[in-house]
Amino acid sequence: MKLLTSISVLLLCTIWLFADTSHNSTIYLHIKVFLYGPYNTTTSLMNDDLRQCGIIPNTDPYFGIYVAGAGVFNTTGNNAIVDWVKVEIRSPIFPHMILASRAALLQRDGDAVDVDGVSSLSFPGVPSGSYYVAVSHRNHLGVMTNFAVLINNSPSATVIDFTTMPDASTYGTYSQQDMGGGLHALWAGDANGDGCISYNGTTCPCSSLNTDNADLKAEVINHGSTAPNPLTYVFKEYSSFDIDMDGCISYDGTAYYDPIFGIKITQQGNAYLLNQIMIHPDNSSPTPTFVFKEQIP
Ligand SMILES: [Ca+2]
Ligand SMILES: [Ca+2]
Ligand SMILES: [Ca+2]
Repeated sequence: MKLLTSISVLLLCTIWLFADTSHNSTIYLHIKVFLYGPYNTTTSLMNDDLRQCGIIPNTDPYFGIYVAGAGVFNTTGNNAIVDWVKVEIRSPIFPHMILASRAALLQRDGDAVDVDGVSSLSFPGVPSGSYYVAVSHRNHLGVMTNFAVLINNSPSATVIDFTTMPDASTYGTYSQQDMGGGLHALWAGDANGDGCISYNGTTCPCSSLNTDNADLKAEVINHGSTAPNPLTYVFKEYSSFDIDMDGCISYDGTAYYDPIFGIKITQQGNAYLLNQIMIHPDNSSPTPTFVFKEQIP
């Protein structure tokens, strides 16, 4: 064990040594990524229903340490905040090895920005060099570059645009949902956050959790003081079970009454999940037992 730890430290030092050409140890990234759940094909932007409902948490849901700046959630338009995402800088030699990670805010037009809602992402302590870069989200499957990308330490920031990145440029196969017109988005539907999207299929190979469908159904039945609820029950919450991120959690229900926004018509999570399974390119003779996994090592 001690030997293994020593080897790991040695490898890590070697990576830094090869990467550090400038001794100015902060890299800057301008990442663009779409989430399929809230993506709106009419506006070509993501919907910001969670922000409009006032339910995006001020503190990030991944690390619990990044805090959104004052007034950040008041911005409207293309740069309004959709949700939090997670960004990882990974070793150019061992892409499963995370060297640095942080939370970021995601704007409607796909820009992943710092907690002030506008600035590019900085990674203090990471020297200029080539790295794999991965982005993930609470209930979408994450994506990673297929190559180590040269990232400089200029505050003008290196651009990595996953929205226009062809499948061959991302790690694995069908790592993102193809929206047509050369645009891609993270696959929506990992409601239980186990790294797979499943409906009736056996659970994720690396997970002991139920299918996303079974967990969503249980969440709706067991939610709140009115439990057990009918499958048509709909409630509002910041939750990974809100697959399309409109603020409403539904299994078979369609309408939710909000005292502020009135009646909201929402998509049925059950049908939405099934559709995600049936349209996956690897599910060629579509069956609801198909399961697909996040393409990040
Ligand atoms: Ca923007
Ligand atoms: Ca899952
Ligand atoms: Ca929803």
